Amino acid sequence: MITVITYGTFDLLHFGHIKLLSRAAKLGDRLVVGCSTDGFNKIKNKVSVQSYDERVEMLLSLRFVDKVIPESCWEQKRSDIFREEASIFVMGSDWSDKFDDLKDICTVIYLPRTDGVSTTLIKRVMSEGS
Ligand code: C2G
Repeated sequence: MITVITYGTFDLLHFGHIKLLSRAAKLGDRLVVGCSTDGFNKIKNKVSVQSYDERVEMLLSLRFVDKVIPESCWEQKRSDIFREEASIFVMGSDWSDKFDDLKDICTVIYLPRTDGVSTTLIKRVMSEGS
């Protein structure tokens, strides 16, 4: 049983997120997603349109997401990886090299980010349309 783990805010779940999550899921048998809590978003200086609960519900609706855990701090990844027995850690390429410190306990893979879509762009289009 190969468990893959990844993390993010996943606000206004979009095609870029889906592409990341589906590619991550294909790398193993089980995908665990760490979803940033509203409190951790503040630490990341990110403001979500959707609440943590809404973002978790969206993630759990995806057939290739097996489990969602709260991400409340930068430092929890190592213990999450041990607890979930994850052997592969995946992030989009905008995070390249940032989590190489985890290479001693799992395979770290950065997947190409999907161009042309972002939560920021969606928010801008929504505000122009409203
Ligand atoms: N992503 C992507 N393509 C996009 C947008 C996002 O591949 N067009 C990927 C990001 O690289 C990331 C994941 O989707 O791997 C989630 O993106 P965000 O919700 O923006 O997450 P972020 O704020 O980068 O939080 O501890 C890690 C952080 O929680 C990551």
